[in-house]
Amino acid sequence: MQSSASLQIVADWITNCRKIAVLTGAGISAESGVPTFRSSQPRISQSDRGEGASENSPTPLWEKYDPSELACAQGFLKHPELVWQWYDWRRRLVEGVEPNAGHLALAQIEKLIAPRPVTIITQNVDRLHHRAGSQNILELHGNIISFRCFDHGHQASEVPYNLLEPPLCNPPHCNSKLRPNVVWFGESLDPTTLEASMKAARQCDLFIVIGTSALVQPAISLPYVAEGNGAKLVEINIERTPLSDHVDVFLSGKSGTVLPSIVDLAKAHGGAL
Ligand code: BV8
Repeated sequence: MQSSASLQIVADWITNCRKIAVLTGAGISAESGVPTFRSSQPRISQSDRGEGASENSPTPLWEKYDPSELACAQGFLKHPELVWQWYDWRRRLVEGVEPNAGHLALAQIEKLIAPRPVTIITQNVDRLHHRAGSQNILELHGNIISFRCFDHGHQASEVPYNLLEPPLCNPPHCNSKLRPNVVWFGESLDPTTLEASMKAARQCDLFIVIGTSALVQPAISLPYVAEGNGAKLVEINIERTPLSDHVDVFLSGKSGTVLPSIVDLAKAHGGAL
């Protein structure tokens, strides 16, 4: 568990800073029951497999693939049914879970230091920061609850669950297969979202990195942009990452435990909530 001294230092930085930017990864949603990318896909229960699956139905095919093989255009073109079913399973899973104490603590910090801004820059596609009440969120890699067509990007709504293959972009549009509104490996990020993230990193004086293995670009260049502009860097993770040697304070522990402790200390610091 983390020394209270380091927690106090970070709590003081939060209550005295001008602008905060936060980069989150799959680790912050792990305590809600959302599998991380690096942790092998857990054995999923019967209910997760949707109606059609029976007790002895085979292990879902996607468990045999490295997520980055499925989270890319080539994967979708090669295995449209498999990739569609993987995202359908993930969509049903994230809509069946709740934000955890880590997500809620970040929403509290936003209220605590208002009107000073807290910008949440997330790699997650699960919308749990939104559901936790955070207001200022940048979804670097999109989200899995909205869809567009593969060929022309026509936005689609009301997409049913449990479909075994990608539905088509409804006429009179173009009949192309629908895909989730996520950024796949090999695809460029939305330029507006990326520029807003870079701006938040350049302008903040405190940058907090939570629950990411710090391997995916360009997301992981953001803390270095902040560091280059004089911001203090804090990392929260259950294990060290390639970024850990660069941060001012490394807080070892689960974000669902460490973040609420920091909020309590910041509140005790007499910050009005
Ligand atoms: C691009 C959406 C232009 C889809 C995702 C430069 C060098 C090398 C490679 C590249 C490069 N530039 C580009 C690349 C290629 C690639 C890349 O970075 N590859 C990596 C793997 C080397 N980047 C791209 O393709 C990007 N596009 O750059 O376009 C271009 C294109 C080609 C070539 C040049 C330029 C697009 C990247 C976005 C891909 N889409 N997601 C979907 O979700 O299905 S990425 C996806 O994986 C996530 O969004 C996230 O970003 C990443 C997973 O990482 P994490 O979130 O960190 O999760 P992970 O499981 O790895 O780690 C969890 C961590 O939490 C661990 O550290 C664990 O210890 C910790 N933890 C666990 N529990 C807790 C905890 N911590 C605290 N509390 C807990 N309870």
